[in-house]
Amino acid sequence: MEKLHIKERLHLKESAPGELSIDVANVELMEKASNEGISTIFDREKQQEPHCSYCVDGVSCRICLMGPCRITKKADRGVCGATGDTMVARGLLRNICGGTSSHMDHARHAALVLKGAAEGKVPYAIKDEKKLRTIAKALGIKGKGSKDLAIKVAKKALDDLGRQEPNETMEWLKMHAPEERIETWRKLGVLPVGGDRTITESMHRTTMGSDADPVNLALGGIKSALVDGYGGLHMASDIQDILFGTPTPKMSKASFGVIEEDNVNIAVHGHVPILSEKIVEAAEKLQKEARKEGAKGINVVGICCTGNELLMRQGIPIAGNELNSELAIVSGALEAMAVDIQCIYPSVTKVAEGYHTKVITTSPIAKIPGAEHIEFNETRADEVAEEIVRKAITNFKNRDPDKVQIPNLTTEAMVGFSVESIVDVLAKISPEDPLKPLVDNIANGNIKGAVAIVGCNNPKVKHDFMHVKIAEDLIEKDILVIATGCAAIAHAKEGLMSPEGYKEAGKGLQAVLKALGEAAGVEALPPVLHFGSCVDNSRIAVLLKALSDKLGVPIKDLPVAASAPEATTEKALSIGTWAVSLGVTTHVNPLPRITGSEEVTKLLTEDIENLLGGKFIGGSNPHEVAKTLEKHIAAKRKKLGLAA
Ligand code: BF8
Repeated sequence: MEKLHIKERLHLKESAPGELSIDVANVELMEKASNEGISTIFDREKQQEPHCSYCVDGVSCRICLMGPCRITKKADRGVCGATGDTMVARGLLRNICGGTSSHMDHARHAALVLKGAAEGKVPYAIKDEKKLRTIAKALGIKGKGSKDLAIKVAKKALDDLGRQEPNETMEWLKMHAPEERIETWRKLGVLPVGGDRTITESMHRTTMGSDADPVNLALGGIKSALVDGYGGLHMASDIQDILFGTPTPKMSKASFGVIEEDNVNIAVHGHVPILSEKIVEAAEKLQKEARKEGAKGINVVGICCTGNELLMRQGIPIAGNELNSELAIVSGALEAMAVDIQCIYPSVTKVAEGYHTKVITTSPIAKIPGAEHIEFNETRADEVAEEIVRKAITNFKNRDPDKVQIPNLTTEAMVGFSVESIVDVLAKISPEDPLKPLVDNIANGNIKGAVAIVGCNNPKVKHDFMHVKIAEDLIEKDILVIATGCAAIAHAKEGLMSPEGYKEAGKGLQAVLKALGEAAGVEALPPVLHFGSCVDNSRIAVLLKALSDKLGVPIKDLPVAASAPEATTEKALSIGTWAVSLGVTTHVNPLPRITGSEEVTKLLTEDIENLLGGKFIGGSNPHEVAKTLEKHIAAKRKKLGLAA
């Protein structure tokens, strides 16, 4: 397969015909879809325009049956008497609950599998004993041997999610949050006792005739977002590392070119590696069966966050992010798309009607009309995975060669940057004090600061454009970029995660990436570090806490920021609120549905900074957003007495 140098990709990108995507492979398949009469998300978004302005501004309400209501010139309150401010705050809190419940359910699944594995009831192993011991110790758990420890860690996690009383707050929060933050949240009265209780309470308070105070509702949003951060993101990452291993740096590939014409191709899409890890194992085991069907073998490729999980731990190549997902089917070369939960457009089965691809759903809470459903049950994990892989193998003969068009593009990406693996690299430079080289380079200005670019694709925004342009501008200014989720996949596709990508950085950052690369045995580290899936935003918080502890400076004063520049899901809002709660100023585009309330908009974009040290910012021009983030970092540096 032809490999294109990053500069050629950038050149192609500038001259790409696509108005809707900067990903040239995506544009190629959009054109194919259009020629073959296949409608995709890019078409459907246009069909929905113009969007209802009341809904966009958040001043509409469909919670009770007296409505739906909206705030207009002639009606400044809904039928129940709710103001626009109440509607906006209530709607946002419900969004945060939606996002938090997704991550919490994900973490619960992982905890149950860990418990089952340790009890010998499910076919999973504890791959990372060191991580198990680290987490057990941090939770104050003692035990006899790894199985006993694992059961106790899993039970502690499940207790955190289900607790009603009497703890002041969640054990996972106490394990990972800085003391300074816990004190701040305690004063605000937002420490969550338990996960399920908090989300039930939040849904309750947003029902008709309950909480009508916008500020109180916003505090409910912070409390729920803390559950997301600790009972969702951290818990899921910790337990998945124990089960599947903590990621280490490795080379892999990104973009549609990872789909291989000679092979049975299986795309795994969704979020939880509990199924997709087993599909990788089953594919390895059943290679021979694929050869009997005339294929060269079996090729598993990832999409979205379960793809990120496999990429980080196994180096399984990634075909694309959210806005690539339907078009992977349009390549005509996918025998199966196996999905679990979250971010799977229900239209994938409609798109698959035009091709031979089998869409296979596996979760009892995420079925899609038109899909084949093979229910995943961890006690039968190996059988289910093998059944899915065999379905793909037998479907190979149904592929129509005339419909196959795989864009001839792949990009090299260095992935797998857990905090543990970064510390290992740093320890090669400074064994006694691994964080010292990082801190020294921040202090001397080689690294001005760091920005986490995270989150989704949204068809309201040119696909990958904001992710890539903001990152390019920041690295040029010596600001390190860390990425997760669909943002990370965008950066991987565009070459910003290739070791040679360091040449796009400013001189100071280049020098650091080269020094670290040499320590890691490569030319340089990439200027955008792949930190994993969306639950792996927890890894960013681990790094921030480590830096904060090392410098003796609260997170809110560090020269850092975050951006979700193509945000889509409720999860993006719960994660963003958690980031702001940590004191990290966070850019979000498009803005959540708050603009109909001056009070809530002012609270979230200005006043909240006095309470938490971070706030939300908007902006849809990537260069302006990058400048704003750069200024923010310069101001933080100045406050710390560091040169701008
Ligand atoms: O959890 S970045 S579109 S795939 S929500 Fe979904 Fe957004 Fe992608 Fe992953 Ni995250």
